[in-house]
Amino acid sequence: MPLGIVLITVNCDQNLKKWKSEIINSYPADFMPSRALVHKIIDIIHNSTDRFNCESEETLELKYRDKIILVQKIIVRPNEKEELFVVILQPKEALNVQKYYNILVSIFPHSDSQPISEYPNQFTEYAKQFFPKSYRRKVLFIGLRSAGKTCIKKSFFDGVAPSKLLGEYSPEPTVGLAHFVYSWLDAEIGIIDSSGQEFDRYVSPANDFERKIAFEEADVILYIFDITHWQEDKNKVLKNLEKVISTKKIFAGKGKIYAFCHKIDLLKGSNEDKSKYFLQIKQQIEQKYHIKTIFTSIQPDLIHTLFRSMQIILNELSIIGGTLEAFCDDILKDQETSAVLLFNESNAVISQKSTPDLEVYNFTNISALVKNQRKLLSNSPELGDLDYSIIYTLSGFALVIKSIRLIKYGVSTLAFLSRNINKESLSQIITKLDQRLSFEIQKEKYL
Ligand SMILES: Nc1nc2c(ncn2[C@@H]2O[C@H](COP(=O)(O)OP(=O)(O)OP(=O)(O)O)[C@@H](O)[C@H]2O)c(=O)[nH]1
Ligand SMILES: [Mg+2]
Repeated sequence: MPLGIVLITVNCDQNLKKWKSEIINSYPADFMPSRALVHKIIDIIHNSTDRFNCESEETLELKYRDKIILVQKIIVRPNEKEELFVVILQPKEALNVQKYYNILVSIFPHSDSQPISEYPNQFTEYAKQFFPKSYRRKVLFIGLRSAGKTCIKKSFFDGVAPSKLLGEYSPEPTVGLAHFVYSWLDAEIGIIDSSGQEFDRYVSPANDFERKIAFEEADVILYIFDITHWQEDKNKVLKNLEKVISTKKIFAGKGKIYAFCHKIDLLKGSNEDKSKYFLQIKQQIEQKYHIKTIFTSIQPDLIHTLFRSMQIILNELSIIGGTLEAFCDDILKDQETSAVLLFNESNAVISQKSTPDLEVYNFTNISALVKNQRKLLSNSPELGDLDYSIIYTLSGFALVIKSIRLIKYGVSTLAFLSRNINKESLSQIITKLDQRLSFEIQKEKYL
């Protein structure tokens, strides 16, 4: 990552034939290169005679003391005013210079780039592209009142049991914008849970300040409505979605919107009728707006719908999320009626996959088993930590719970569930797991 980035304007004093510089913006905001370094840059670019009349826009790589400096020159008025977009790198970035150069070229592709100083936000936008956004992500929960936004947040991120969120335990309506931060694998997820009563304020240009706080740079926007909203006034649900889409366009260009049709447990009728109804909703949203529609509920028999969708959405936000999904696929390869779940330190499921022939609706009991085993063992230090345990059930399931300390991945336990598996195959699976894990642990050491 660069040490910092600065925008320098350079004006030519026509009488003295001398270039005068001023730093007008920097990123991070507190980054300030030494005057000596700035002078050196201007000196190299302008004060050597052969360069003085150079009118072309160009990208230069300079070395000054131990710094590597990339400079993009933008000519505002030939021989009068220029802007220099300067990326300052530490020597250890020497191998990455090409990567930064490519970012510069992607930002300033033409020889007639626009001056940046006239658009203050533009500089920050450009500068941020040189820093791994890594690991900070923003998720906005937005939608009409009582849609279930806070319950979704609490059940998934805080592990609150559905029984503590439904009926008499319902949360109070949210007021304003509630901010939270959670870890998800290598990503830090900032969440904004917005108040449904104030929905209009967050999508109305008249409230630019709040609109901006809610939407700005959101990576994911979960537009949540409940099935009764749809039944009572689907046009309103769609109109509101349109408002969310247009606000997102202004403040979160790269953000991705998902529509959550929540409380599907409230839909009555046969499974066939329900499927048809869901398909209609999906088509109306996905065909017109190209927004993925997900059907969720926190009702215990259906909560897996919410968990799996959230895992997939969040794993897309994390660099290693994809690796973990691949890790689970690899474990399930060649297996039948099996599932694998990965848990983090606080026993939240961060990835779960099953073979197509196994429909496991409710993983919450498996989570509870994992949690209990870990708790019991932590209360019994004489037994030591869990390596693995196997539980056989009368209905023919084998459940392996295994401690795995993939710190980089934030994974601490793996559960493998399989039906009608013989002991030999199970011990093969455990060996495969051990091999796979020691490989991942080795990788961790070197990354
Ligand atoms: N039947 C059913 N009720 C749910 C579900 N999820 C949430 N609820 C209930 O819906 C009501 C509203 O839930 P909240 O999470 O407070 O809704 P919200 O969207 O945060 O509401 P505001 O904060 O007012 O915007 C509560 O009574 C919850 O118990 C669900 O999946 N099924
Ligand atoms: Mg709420």
